Amino acid sequence: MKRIITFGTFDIFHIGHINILKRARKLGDELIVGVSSDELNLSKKNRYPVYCQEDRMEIISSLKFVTHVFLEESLELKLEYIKKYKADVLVMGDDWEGRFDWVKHECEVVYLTRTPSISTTEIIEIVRKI
Ligand code: C2G
Repeated sequence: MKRIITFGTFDIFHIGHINILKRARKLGDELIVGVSSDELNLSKKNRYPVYCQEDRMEIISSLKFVTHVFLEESLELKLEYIKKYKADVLVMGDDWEGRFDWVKHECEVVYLTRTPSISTTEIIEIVRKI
């Protein structure tokens, strides 16, 4: 049994999110997803997500290739979450390349290529202009 763990805000859910979650799941048998809390987002990006954490968790839980969802409350707790969920592989998009190499003594770390030309920030910009 190989367990994969990944993290993200997944605000204004889009195809880039689907692509990374699907590819992550293919690397193992279980996919555990840490959804960043509203407060974590405020501290990281200086704004609250458009969708609240309960809704973002509900969306991710509804995906057939996701096994378990939990709330990620701090970036520094990565190692604790990896241990708690007994993850064998940490998957992140390559916008985080190298940033989580410090957990390599606990599990394998894989950075997957981001889907080009789509992001939550871009969607917000497009909608603003309409
Ligand atoms: N992603 C992607 N392609 C895109 C957009 C996003 O592959 N076009 C990936 C990101 O690389 C990330 C995941 O989708 O792995 C979630 O993206 P975000 O919601 O932007 O996540 P982020 O705010 O970077 O939070 O602990 C880490 C953070 O919680 C990650």
